[in-house]
Amino acid sequence: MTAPLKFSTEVANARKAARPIVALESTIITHGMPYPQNVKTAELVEADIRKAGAVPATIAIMNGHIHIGLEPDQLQTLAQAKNVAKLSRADLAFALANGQTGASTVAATMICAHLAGIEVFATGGIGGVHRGAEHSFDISADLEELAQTPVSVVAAGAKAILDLPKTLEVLESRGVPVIAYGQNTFPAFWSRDSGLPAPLRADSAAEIAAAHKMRARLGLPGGQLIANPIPTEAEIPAEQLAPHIEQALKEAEAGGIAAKAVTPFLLTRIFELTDGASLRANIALVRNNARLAAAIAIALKQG
Ligand code: PSU
Ligand code: MN
Repeated sequence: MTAPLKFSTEVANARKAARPIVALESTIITHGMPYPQNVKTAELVEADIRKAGAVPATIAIMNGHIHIGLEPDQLQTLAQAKNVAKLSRADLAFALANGQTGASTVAATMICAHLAGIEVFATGGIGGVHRGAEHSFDISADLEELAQTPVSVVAAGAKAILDLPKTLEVLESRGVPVIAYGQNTFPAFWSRDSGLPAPLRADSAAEIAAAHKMRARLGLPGGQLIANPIPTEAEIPAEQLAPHIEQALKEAEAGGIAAKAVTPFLLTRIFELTDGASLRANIALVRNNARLAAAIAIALKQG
């Protein structure tokens, strides 16, 4: 019995030709951005990866199968679907066993990518330790997944809706390398600099690929978090966002938003409160991450 994987035509061909492949998640499409910007962004990100010389594999769960790469019509359907399940490690097997459809979070996408032999994955931001986690215990399963599953994940750091110092502490405790790309500090999603020192720094895709391979040689489980700062021209100053983040957090608390609903609620409210400025930045940083992930996937094939 093997995992119920289905490959798109493009990804099946890439596998046959041993070409570099970059995984992409689908929760960012269904829960991270509104329609139609979500599908436009997904298409742009896929095109960026192709242009950089690699093959994109957007991952989603549909009718009880793990789809590795979506055909254009499947991507359209998913992007327009309402009330799509958000699937993480805890619900992936249940959903598959019962023929369900859902979007994969960073954690679930890492599991599926690894099953498909894909070592590099690009996204926007990872889940992390929520503010007030000392009371709520709300810590994203993404962090534990990075500790367990050998996929290098390129993200623009984590959002300021989270507690970034605690997020970095958990990553360190769980043995996850956090590698800032081209700078010494950990990026904060919409802003290039969180003010927190990054544990590690790389200035080339080759260094990141070499570290990924060395972890395998050492028999270390788990992946790497590559923290790639948003391009300067797309950055939103942290001071400009802070009041909107505070308001969204207050509303979440007042509304009793909990568990899986927290992150999508905050993302949607910040999009609304910034009149879409947060979305423009989000699109720029995901595309930037896709290009770096493609370079890492190519470097992994070369080394
Ligand atoms: N952070 C973002 N954008 C996102 C997400 C997080 O900036 O789209 C999504 C990702 O799919 C991530 C998930 O894996 O939310 C984390 O959810 P939770 O905090 O419930 O673990
Ligand atoms: Mn959570």
